[in-house]
Amino acid sequence: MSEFKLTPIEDMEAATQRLLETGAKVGADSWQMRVKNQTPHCKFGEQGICCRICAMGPCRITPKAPRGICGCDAHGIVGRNYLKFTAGGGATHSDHGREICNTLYHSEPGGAYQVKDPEKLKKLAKEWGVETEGKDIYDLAHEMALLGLEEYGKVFGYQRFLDRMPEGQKEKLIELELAPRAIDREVSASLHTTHMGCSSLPEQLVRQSIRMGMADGWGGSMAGTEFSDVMFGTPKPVDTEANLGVMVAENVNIIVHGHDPSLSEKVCDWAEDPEMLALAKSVGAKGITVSGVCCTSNEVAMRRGIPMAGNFLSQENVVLTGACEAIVVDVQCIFPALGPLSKCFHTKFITTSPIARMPDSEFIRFDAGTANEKAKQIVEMAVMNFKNRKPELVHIPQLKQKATVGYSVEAIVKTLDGVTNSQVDETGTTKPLLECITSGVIRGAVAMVGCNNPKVRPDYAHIELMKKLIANDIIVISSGCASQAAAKAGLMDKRAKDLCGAGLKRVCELADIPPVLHMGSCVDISRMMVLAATLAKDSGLQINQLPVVGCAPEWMSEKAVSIGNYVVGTGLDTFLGVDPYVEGSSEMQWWLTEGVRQWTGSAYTVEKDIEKLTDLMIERIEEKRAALGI
Ligand code: MSK
Repeated sequence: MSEFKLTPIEDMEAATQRLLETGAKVGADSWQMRVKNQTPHCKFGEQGICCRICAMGPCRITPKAPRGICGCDAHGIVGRNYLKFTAGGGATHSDHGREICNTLYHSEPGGAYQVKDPEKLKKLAKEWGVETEGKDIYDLAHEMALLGLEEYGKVFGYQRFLDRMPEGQKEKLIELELAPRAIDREVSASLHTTHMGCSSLPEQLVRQSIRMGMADGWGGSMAGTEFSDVMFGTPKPVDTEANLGVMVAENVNIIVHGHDPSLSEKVCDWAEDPEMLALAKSVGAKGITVSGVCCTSNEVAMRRGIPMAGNFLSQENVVLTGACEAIVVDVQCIFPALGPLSKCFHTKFITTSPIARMPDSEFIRFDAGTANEKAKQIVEMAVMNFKNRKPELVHIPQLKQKATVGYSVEAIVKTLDGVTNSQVDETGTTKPLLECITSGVIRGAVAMVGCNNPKVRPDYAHIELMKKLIANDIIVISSGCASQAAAKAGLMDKRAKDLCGAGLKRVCELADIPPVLHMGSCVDISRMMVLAATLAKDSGLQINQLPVVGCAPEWMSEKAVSIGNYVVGTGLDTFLGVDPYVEGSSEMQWWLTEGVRQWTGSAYTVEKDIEKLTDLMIERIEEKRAALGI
């Protein structure tokens, strides 16, 4: 086996620099240039104290003008902005989940979408009290899809998945008015709460923010994850590669970007089709390489081993290689900049969803009914574009690392079963993992999630935090763009075990796992909630007693705030490296970092110094251990 070495962040930055030189030659804009143009940022916006929710303003809070025209103070304004931000994120994730339910509803034998994991479907049906005996699997799929869709507008009651929580937690959440009702209701209630003349009390704005987040994490996102597994398969460990070096100069390169696996799965299917491969050869290419960016990358990597070209702030880099025939996107986290950028090269920028339409793109509307023909059209278009490549602009940085990805809860339970001699019942338990934690072999776990943000040196925080955590025997589970950061650096290579403390290294060796476990995309943070709930149930503890915390050091999107709220709402302390625009209100800061703890036993910590952030997480994990006497 070749010698293992992490890819230093400096090498990644040098590669980006080289790509930007190509960009400069063709007059391309870049996010690095736009950051300069936008700096310094508006202080009112940064602190969350600008209000434009009615037409009397906009109002800005200053020492001279401590209240808006309606009389709302900084705390109310910051709180309303925070809740609106959360509602944007919760709505987005949940709409993704709704689309997945809708696609499942249209699944059929031999059709574009099929049930690939019938066992998971039956397990979910059992969980929701749906009869499975003697039922055709597609009838069951449609029935479950419909029930999933009904969670969005249910008239009474709470999200079904809350029943996965340890005993008593759902009831406590109901009592505290933190339990999510219908998903759409929580979005509406949030926007109602923030309307002019409604809530301006930080306590209530934080309460509804948590409830909104919970509707995402234990509602829309969880449905998105579970029903994606039913249709596309529950992830299990699979080998892949990461970083721009996965693109192949001799091949047609198609980049899939966005979130919904319904599009990327079909593009991958067609890229493997003999007819398309023959077409690629006929235009002078050796083959077709599909690689991913952002969460779509996670989706297809964990189910099919499709390589990961990069994460959020790498999306322009894939075009700057000059070797990208098409960047195909669906929804969320797509830079509108890709339109003008692709015009500087031969790249086709293909948008596919009415939710995310952008200038300078070619729109090919994609839906369940026409998925196969549209995916074929997209792949064909990319292949035919190969001959338009400008060879003098082609430069693919030769950086890549091996990674093993696809650690769903089911895969973790199965894999870690080999670590100890515990007896595992037929449905599987997390007892082996718990034994590693209680014995101190592993000190705890950090769920590392989230995006890149130019406010933080891209990928640096993710990578440095992960390195320090694993060296301290803390296992990292990761999803979203944090995952590609880890994979690009090499932290998802099993050989990264040598960077761990003695305890975690032994677990990695025995279970044959990398120290950073890839759990999927941003909707898959719901998997982490299920894992935490299962750990709590298997140990007889509450979730907030576990030595487990969440962390998003480089987050940027509304979805990330919604996620943070459901991670805290679930009972896990959450550590952020970027402030969620609440610096302008001491009361909002208090509610988020302390007040909420009285409800859920967990709270936020915001710390921009990455070294300190790691130390605070380790400290919190050790505090939890001490409280348990382990
Ligand atoms: S894609 S939300 S940049 S993780 Fe899910 Fe990445 Fe953050 Fe988008």
